Amino acid sequence: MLNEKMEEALNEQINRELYSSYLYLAMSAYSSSIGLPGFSHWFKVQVREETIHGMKLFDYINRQGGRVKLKEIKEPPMEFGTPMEMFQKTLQHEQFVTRSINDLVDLARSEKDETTVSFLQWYVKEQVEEEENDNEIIDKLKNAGENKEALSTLDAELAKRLPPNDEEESI
Ligand code: OFO
Repeated sequence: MLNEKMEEALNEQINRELYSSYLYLAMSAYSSSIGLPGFSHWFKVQVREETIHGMKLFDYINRQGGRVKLKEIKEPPMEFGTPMEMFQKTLQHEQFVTRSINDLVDLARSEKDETTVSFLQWYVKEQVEEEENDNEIIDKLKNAGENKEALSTLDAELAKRLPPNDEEESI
């Protein structure tokens, strides 16, 4: 069972996850527009990941007898600068999401809602992975520097990112 405060906070998180999905879709389009199809693919896979993050919350609220409330998703930017600037923005966004997950865990603890504390552990671990992925790509971009060939090698590597698996989709 979810209390009202917890339900509202989880609904806010659905909105953040769906905004993440929208933001990465905008980054995918931008990558494509600057001739980086591998980056574009990487962000498209990320869009699917974020939708899963949102849907897990959606399913959890329903299973707990709560009421899902879908809110307006704000418009993402269209321009993201250099690939390095774009990944720095990605990392900053993930750090923001990590803080919001930590706040949700704090709230669930203060509401003595152990079920939600336990449900959120998946997100706590997922955020370590999300930040790690971005940091890894930022390091590769640092190494590539101004070298166009190294950037296209990285683009080819990002083109190989696999879609999320079914397991990730279930709660
Ligand atoms: Fe990128 O982890 Fe969800 O938002």
